[in-house]
Order: sequence, then structure tokens, then C-alpha cells
Amino acid sequence: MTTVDQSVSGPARLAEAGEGISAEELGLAARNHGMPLEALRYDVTPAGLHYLLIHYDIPDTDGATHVLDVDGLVGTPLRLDLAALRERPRVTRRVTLECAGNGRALLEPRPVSQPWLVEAVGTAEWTGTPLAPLLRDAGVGEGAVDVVFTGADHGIERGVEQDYQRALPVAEALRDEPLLAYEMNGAPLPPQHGAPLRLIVPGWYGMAHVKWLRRITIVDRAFDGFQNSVAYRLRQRPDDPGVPVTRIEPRALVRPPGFPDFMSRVRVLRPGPVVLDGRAWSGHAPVRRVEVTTDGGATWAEAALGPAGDDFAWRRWEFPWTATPGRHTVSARATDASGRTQPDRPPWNRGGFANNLVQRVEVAVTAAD
Ligand SMILES: Nc1nc2c(c(=O)[nH]1)N[C@H]1C(S)=C(S)[C@@H](COP(=O)(O)O)O[C@H]1N2
Ligand SMILES: [Mo]
Repeated sequence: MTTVDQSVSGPARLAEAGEGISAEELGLAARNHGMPLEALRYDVTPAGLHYLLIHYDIPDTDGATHVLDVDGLVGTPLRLDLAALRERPRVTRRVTLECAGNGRALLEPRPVSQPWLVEAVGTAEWTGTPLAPLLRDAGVGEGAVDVVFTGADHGIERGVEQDYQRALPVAEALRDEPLLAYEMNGAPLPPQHGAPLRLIVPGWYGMAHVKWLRRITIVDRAFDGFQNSVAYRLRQRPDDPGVPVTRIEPRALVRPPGFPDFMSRVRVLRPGPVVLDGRAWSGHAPVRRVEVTTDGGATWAEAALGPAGDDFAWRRWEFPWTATPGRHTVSARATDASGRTQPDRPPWNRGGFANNLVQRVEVAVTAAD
């Protein structure tokens, strides 16, 4: 790692009690948009509505000249252009991506970074070639520990100049699911989603899915790059080495019912029967149960689940409700087949990662006419 200015490296900051979102955070939020929650209606999120997270700039890449290098601890280093990647076996997987920082801005104290509420999620159909056979063709050397994925983007983070790089443990990289994707929802990858090539690691939080992928390097020790050893770790104190952020914790979201108030986003609803719905997902195991509350968590009831689809894509749920005049707080909570669920109090860590706090949707039901 190159350290540009030691004085600015170090732990991310926590906001003071009552400190508002800064202009810098607003700048990040304006670049990295979330998925409008009404888009929870789609099984597959249209590309323009999928959330975005780009640490630096969208790099200048060119699909006609782009190459992927596979090197490090391999029997035969490989260099493949897009035409060569397209000749390899082709798969399409429906995968829900969620940023590890989703929900961060709702935490107390609030970690200062991209200020997500709950909308840093989307589900796309990614087409490309499976990663594991490519690694096997290169020949994974004995003693391989991590597989490092390098993007074409470059920047500085907390004083450290770097290419965006993330490593996966070799056993995860050799699973069946990860793929090198060159299409999203049946069209070439858009620039903001990693054109012309990105990694997709079904079940893992967003940071693992390296965009603008240009190099894969197998190494014989735990990779110590910034995004693995400094950034994406769950820690309580700045000096805590922490544990790595990995798979997506279960979460359910409610598709906001009725219509919104422009500023407050409070939902306005007419009284009477209404079917609430939304989506639920987990990167550990398929979703088995969704519960809904319409009284701010005092009582919970079982929602009906839609058809089970791909293991790493969200699942629809619905819940019939009779809206009565007055204010209500509506929430949903997911439980997966591993027994993981959404806790009453969100797990807090200094980065605000993997906090699957329960969304609260404020609903104002009008008086009966
Ligand atoms: N090269 C590169 N890959 C990257 C990032 C990045 O900044 N550079 N951001 C990561 C993060 S933090 C997330 S959440 C996902 C977001 O993917 P999306 O923008 O396609 O939704 O991309 C990941 N891959
Ligand atoms: Mo992210």
C-alpha cells in the first residue's frame, strides 16, 4: 500500500451526537444513488434503478482493447480479451447485491461515509463465465490463500493511494457461484456497473463484486490491501483489528404503500383493505420466513412468501392489511434457512457495515370520507 499522507490515514470518523450530514457526505450520496424503493416491485431491477457505489471515478475502459490477466501463484498465466471470455461457458445468474454500508446513516452514533438509509440494494441478471474453471485452467498453485481482484479505477482513501482491489479466500473463489460478468439484464455492462467486465460473488456484500476487472492474482498469504485489511472490517474501536465483512445478513424491505409526501416521504394511504408487499434476501441461506408489523413492532404476523427463485436473489412477500385512520409504523423482518434474522437493535460497528436494522415506514391513513 502506498501511503500518500499519513496524517489523513487512520480510522473513519464517527459523527458527533446530533451532527447532520455534511456537504462531503452529500457529494458521495449524489454520485452513488440508491434504488428508489418503489422499484421493489420488479423481480429484476432495471439497470438504471439499481443502486450504485463507486469509490473513485468510473475509469476509462474500452471493451475492444480490454484484457484480463490471471497471474501470481498459477501454473500458466493467462491473458484474455472480451472475445476470449465470451467463448468460454456462459451462465446467467439472478443475484441481489447490497452495499455493506446499507443502513449506515440510521445508526447512532453515525459512521461518516456514504450515508445510506436502506436503499443500497438491487437485483440483476448477470451473464458471464464462471470463475472457478478459469482459475483451474490457469492452475491454482499449492499454498494458494487468497485471490486478488484488481479494478481499473484508482484513487486515494484515507490517505492511501490505490487501485480498487479486493481479495476472496481461495475456497470462496473456487465455489460454483462466482462469475466474471460482461452483461447485466441481457445488455452489455453499463459503464457505472463495471464495463466491460466485473466479478459477481453471489451472497457477498457489494464490495467483493469488483468492477472494471483487469487482473486476478493468486497469492500465498492473506491479502493486506486497504479494502481487505483496513476498510471492510467489523470493529468496535479504532485499534481493534476486527473481522472481515463477508456475506449479506438477512433483510426485508417494504415497498412503500400509497403515495408519498414530497419532503418527509411519509406515506399517505386511504383507509380500507390493502396488500402490503416487498422483498427479502440473505446471502447466507434462502429466506424462509418474513414477518410484518403495522404497529411499530408491538405485534408481528407472518407474511406469505412468493415463489422461491435463485438462492442469492431476493424473494417477494405479501401481507394483507386493513388500514385504519391514523398513523402507523410498518416494518418487515426476514429469517433465513440458517436461522439468521434481523435483530431488534441493529449490530453497531465503526464502519456501519452489515447492520440489517429493521426498516420503519411511516404511514398516515386518511379519515374515512
Ligand atoms: N473496481 C471497483 N469495484 C467496486 C467498487 C469500486 O468502487 N470499484 N465498489 C464496490 C462496492 S462498495 C459496491 S457496494 C458494489 C456496487 O456495485 P454496483 O454499483 O454495480 O451496484 O461495487 C463494488 N465494486
Ligand atoms: Mo459497498
